Amino acid sequence: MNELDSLVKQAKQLFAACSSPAELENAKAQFLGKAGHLTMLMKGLSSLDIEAKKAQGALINAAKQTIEQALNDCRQQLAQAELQAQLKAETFDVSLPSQAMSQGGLHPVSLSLERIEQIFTSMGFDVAQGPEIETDWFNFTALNTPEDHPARSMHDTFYVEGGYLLRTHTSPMQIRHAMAHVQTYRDRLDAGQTMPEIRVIAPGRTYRVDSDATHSPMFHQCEGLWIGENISFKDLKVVFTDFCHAFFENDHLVLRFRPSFFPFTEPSAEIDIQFPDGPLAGRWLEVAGSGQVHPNVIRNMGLDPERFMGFAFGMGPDRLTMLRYGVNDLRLFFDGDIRFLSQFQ
Ligand code: 2NL
Repeated sequence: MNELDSLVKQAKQLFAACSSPAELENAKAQFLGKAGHLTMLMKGLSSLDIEAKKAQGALINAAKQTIEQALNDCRQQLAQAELQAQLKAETFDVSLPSQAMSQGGLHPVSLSLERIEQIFTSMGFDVAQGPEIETDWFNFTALNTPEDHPARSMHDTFYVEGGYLLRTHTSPMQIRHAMAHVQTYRDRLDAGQTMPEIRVIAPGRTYRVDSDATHSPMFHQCEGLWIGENISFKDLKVVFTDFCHAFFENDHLVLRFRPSFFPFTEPSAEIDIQFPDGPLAGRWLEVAGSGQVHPNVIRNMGLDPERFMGFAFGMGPDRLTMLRYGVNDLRLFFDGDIRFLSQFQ
């Protein structure tokens, strides 16, 4: 048996005798390491002539490959043995109680939105939802908002590529809803017949460049719209009063309609509420903006303002949630702190 064959044989025997991965790696060093037998033989080649070098080099390489193969086989065997030993040693107690599953729940603002939708649908309103990325026309122009209005500045609105923007209120969705409604009844309208009234709320996310304890760049809004042939400010007062009584579960709550201005309504009013009792008693709290829909907006919906009229309002579910639960910092709603959120379950 030549020297290489005996080296391979030695290596195989030594590897097979190893009982741990560490021992095996030490054994490997004797053959394949820097000062190992095979490395030494390789170094010895330099004294041979070119032909002998070629022949002997090939033989050494073949031996090296055989030894590496043997090494890998042993490595795998040892790893397997180790795993089996571990599995044998470990016991698994199937009688241990499992980890408690915690129950998730709705966000307080979602709870408010559900309440709002429930109350308005009970009054015959549809719920419309749609794009948060809007065109300038739906968000501003259709709502009679002039080119030089501050809300249209880069400072107040998030503009995105392609001439789009993040809606600053949910009214654009009401315009979309009204236009689709009018489209459905176009033939009847053109023949001078009646059309079912437009009665809709639009809840959802809205965006403005603003951030402090009472303003978040993303906030919620819920707008309402009721258009017919004879829908007046009186109807707004009845609908919104009923809504507030139901939402705050307090029929003694009083409302105040305070004259104001919005480009999309005329006349316009800010709506304040006052609790007769509880921690907020006696203070006037602003909860919504409202008014009779401006004739230009009625026209933009595709309706004749000489024939159709109605009211609209816009409120902030984030603020309504703060009032209902006594939360004093709007940012708590968007921090995602489970210690805060779990209190609403
Ligand atoms: C506010 C002001 C308001 C409206 C929103 C509206 C929608 C259409 C037509 C006309 Cl489609 N008006 N929405 C009207 C008045 C006020 O919101 O301060 N919201 C928190």
